[in-house]
Amino acid sequence: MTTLKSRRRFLKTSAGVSLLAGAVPATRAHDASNPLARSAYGARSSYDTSVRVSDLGSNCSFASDCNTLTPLQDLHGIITPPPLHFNSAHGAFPPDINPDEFTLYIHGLVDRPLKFSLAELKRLPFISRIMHIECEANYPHTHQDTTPQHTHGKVACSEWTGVPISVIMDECGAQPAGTWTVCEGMDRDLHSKSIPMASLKEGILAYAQNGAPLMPHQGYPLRIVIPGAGGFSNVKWLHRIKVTEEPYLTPSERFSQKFSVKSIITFPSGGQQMQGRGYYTISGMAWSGRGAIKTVDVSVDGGNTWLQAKLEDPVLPTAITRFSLEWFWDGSETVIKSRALDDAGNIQPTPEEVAQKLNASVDLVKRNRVRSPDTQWNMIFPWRIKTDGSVHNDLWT
Ligand SMILES: Nc1nc2c(c(=O)[nH]1)N[C@H]1C(S)=C(S)[C@@H](COP(=O)(O)O)O[C@H]1N2
Ligand SMILES: [Mo]
Repeated sequence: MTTLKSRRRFLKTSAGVSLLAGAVPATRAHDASNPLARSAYGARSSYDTSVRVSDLGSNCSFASDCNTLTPLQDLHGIITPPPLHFNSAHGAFPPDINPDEFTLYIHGLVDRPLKFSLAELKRLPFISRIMHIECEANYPHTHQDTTPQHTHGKVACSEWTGVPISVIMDECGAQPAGTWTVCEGMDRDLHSKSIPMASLKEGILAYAQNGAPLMPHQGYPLRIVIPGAGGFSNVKWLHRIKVTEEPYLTPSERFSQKFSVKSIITFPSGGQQMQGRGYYTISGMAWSGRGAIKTVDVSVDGGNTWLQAKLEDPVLPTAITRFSLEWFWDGSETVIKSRALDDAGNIQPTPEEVAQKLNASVDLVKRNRVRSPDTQWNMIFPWRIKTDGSVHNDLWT
């Protein structure tokens, strides 16, 4: 029997009836007070203190478990460690979901409504793909946004592993009239999002992040990840996909399209201190929801001249790309900035270009108070280095 035939038979006979119903969950020997826990799971050096912080713009605190930001200035390479991955949950705590009791339902305009336990999903074909997730609201809000974490920290990049959504849709026989879907999470407000079927089918039903099960804040045990889509579409704690003829206007609904190209210098960056005149390697991150990064230019003289940065491998579509540029800082006050171009031809605009396009004031577009519906905030971002070596957000000076 071909594997495809036997997969079909597995889905016919078992999807809908949890194979593991009644199975005894493995006992967990995790006890944080046990000093051995540190080596059993792994904890970082006590000198490494980088953490997520809460989003000043969203005006909430960890007490309400609000949005948190990735400390971009502390990262290397392209992968975000899961404990530092920003999170957006609209004020709710992550639901505490027992994977043995978890069920995903696919229904609506399908020939065969299916339900899956997590164990059943893990028997299906899987892919692993490195992709970034970026929130629609990833832009500086106030003058207090001094570091890359505050100005650009609603982006992160992981290797996601899970079932291609196209496989699931083939198995349940999604009907041609089903050009839309409604995808719903199990959090407090049942976050749901209408996603066009064509876009959803590019995505993954991810159960793993950087080789391990998803973290609770990232949607444990199951979430959607769609390459390049606005963050909002990547529904976490996913438990239901309904195939529909048209979008539903759910309370948390917004429409968005693939994000354009963006970059940020993370070293040296706001809040850091230069160690005097001399040699430095400038480092930063670039990404695009519409393709792979083609080039990144860096200016060390406020935008008068641009030098081509080195792109570090791997350079992947819809993933963070690391760039660098060797530089001799002569100790004088200057402004550094980066400008990325993707392989679809998109380039980061200056604030002045955005203002001209929208016929609005430069100040308002810098603050994202005026924008066009087809673009997200992705303008070239400047850091000012003063003669005392301090580094500052220069967007509003
Ligand atoms: N169920 C659920 N999924 C959700 C959200 C949510 O509040 N609930 N927030 C969305 C938003 S706005 C973003 S930007 C991404 C962020 O993914 P992360 O929290 O893993 O970084 O999750 C999306 N998925
Ligand atoms: Mo978001």
